[in-house]
Amino acid sequence: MKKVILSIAVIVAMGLTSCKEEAKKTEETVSTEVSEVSKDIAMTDLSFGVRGNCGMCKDTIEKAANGVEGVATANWDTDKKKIDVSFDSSKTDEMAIHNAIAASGYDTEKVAGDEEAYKNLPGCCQYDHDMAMNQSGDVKSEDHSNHGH
Ligand SMILES: [Cu+2]
Repeated sequence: MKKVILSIAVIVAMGLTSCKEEAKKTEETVSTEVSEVSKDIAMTDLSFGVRGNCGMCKDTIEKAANGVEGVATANWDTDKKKIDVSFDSSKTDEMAIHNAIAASGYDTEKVAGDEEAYKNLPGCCQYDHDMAMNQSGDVKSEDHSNHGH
């Protein structure tokens, strides 16, 4: 009887060990995945039009957007006149980002750039206020699915 219990205990112990190892491995994989997923869930991705000319504009615009608390990434496309931002919606919102960019002198889709700041921009950066913004590389006139209207 003692032997049987012992061997059962050994089997259980072995089973536990291998399970533990497997569980550990799975846990590691899962935890990486979870942290990535939760990052995705917490972050709101947004893109909107912002006028500007060159690489210096890009720096200014992105710096302004990144200066908003809760903004994780900001990437302004020089050709498309469009910014992609990723932000934590529990810390900030779309308008705060528009306002920050506008304060740096740049027009966004929703907020006109601050005039004083615009005047202080380097000459090459004083973009045309009539410039088309949010230009898509490939024009899909019917694709409004991401715009919420
Ligand atoms: Cu510029």
